[in-house]
Amino acid sequence: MITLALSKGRIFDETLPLLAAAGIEVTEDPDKSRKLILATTRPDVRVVLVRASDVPTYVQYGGADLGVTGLDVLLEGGNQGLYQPLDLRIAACRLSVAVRADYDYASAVKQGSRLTVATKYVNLSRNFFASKGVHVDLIKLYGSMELAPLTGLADAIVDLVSTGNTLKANHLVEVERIMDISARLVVNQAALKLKQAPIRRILDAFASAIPQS
Ligand code: PRT
Ligand code: MG
Repeated sequence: MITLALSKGRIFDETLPLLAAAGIEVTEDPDKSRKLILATTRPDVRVVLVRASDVPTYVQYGGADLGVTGLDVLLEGGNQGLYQPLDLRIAACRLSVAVRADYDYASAVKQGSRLTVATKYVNLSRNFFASKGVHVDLIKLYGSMELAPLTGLADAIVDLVSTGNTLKANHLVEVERIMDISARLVVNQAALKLKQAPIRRILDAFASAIPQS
């Protein structure tokens, strides 16, 4: 049995075409059932649904053989020991700094002010601002980062941006792009050895179906 860990939402949705290329179809709709283990048209392949931030943990400890997870999750969580054979180029976005439209970020940075930054990505933010020599106080949030500059909780946020619509709707502007993000395939090292042939077949099919841009 091959177990693939996915999170509901964009990772699940955007992995489906890659699975199709491998001849694998998920036979249950995660939005219509409460099941956490989904069967596929291949009797030897199943999908488990976990929180996005738990995908690397499942794969690292063998709860799943393979997983699809954002580079943001991998870098923030320090799971770089995992075998990451493929950039799937799905769920693409960028990690950026954003502020209120009326906040002069450039001057604050130039004057060496101490910025308060709210984010879910405290490790990535700490490294980024340290590399720029900008002093920051970091506030860890678990969601709705956009609210922080609007309520006076923080001067800036570090968050993922794709269309930019969420920032725009909250009168925030992107002032710095930290890095490009996309989803990666991660593989359990032991599974790669023990189930080499079936895992290789999936890797090759995924590789041939990665969207080009
Ligand atoms: O939502 P939940 O708390 O359950 O978990 P999660 O946020 O970890 O999962 P999910 O499914 O939202 O995101 C999974 C992965 O998708 C992330 O780890 C990223 O690698 C990737 N991804 C790609 C994104 C986005 N694009 C994205 N736009 N993840 C989140 N967003 C959010 C962003 O945080 C912001 O709130 O969408 C909003 C901005 O979108 P735009 O289009 O308005 O710019
Ligand atoms: Mg989300």
